[in-house]
Amino acid sequence: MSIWFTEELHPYYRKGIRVKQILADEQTQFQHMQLVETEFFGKAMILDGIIQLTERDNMGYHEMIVHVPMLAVGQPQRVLIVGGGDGGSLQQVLRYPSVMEAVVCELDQRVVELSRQYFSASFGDPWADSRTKLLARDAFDYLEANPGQFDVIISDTTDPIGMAERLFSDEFYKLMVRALVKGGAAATQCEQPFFDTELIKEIYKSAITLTKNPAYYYANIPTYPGGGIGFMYVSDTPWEHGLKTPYPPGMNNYINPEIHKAAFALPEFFRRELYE
Ligand code: SPD
Repeated sequence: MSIWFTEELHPYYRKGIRVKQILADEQTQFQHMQLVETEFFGKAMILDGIIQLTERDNMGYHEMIVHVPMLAVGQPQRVLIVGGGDGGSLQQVLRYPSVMEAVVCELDQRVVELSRQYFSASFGDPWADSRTKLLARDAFDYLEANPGQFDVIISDTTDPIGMAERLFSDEFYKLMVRALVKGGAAATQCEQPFFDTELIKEIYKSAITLTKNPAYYYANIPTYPGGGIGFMYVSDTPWEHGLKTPYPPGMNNYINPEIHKAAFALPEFFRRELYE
């Protein structure tokens, strides 16, 4: 017997995936967490009713949110991941031999524990790497206390609802840019051009006030609303610098030089909204 899981992030749009088995279903201190075995996408993590990742299509998200800023910087040594308790971004960050420390600020430790249990086939165990420093701490406080510390910051968050809403604010972007070293780069989960145009415009306004070369880019992830999600690249260093940097050891499953470049090409209605 199978059941349909239906997600309704937006009141005017629904999508569904067929679920074979519920692996875990619990209310953590912060959110409702479900892990399910799906018919096509492998295991999936659902937080507060919203799909966060599946084994089959998470690579577009994690490789793009991580490698675009990492490659632009060149030899990143200190990296901060805001959120990211599933370990997918951390796994990609640790591919870089130049990385000496990867700090993960994840408030909900159950996300880390259950991901370790259920996603080791996809992500290995990046938490066991001696360069990883896991903090169960509010990212705002941490950023405030650590100016000028990080070569790269990845904001790998849920959608701007409830406790994550602040992570899409001008105040957060100010603290994030302040926590970067000179020439450092950040990439943030930055939603969907069709559904979130106004939010993305607000975020771009913050980013262009704070840095010289921000840009929006996009990746295909079939289990997200609209079939994909975008990211805000935030830096004085142009993202194009990354096109000349060799990839770190290990296999890419989504990014390649053509995808890297093409991800910054935007549909005309959205390019006009954002950049004119
Ligand atoms: N609408 C879904 C957005 C999910 C973004 N978070 C993904 C976390 C993966 N590490």
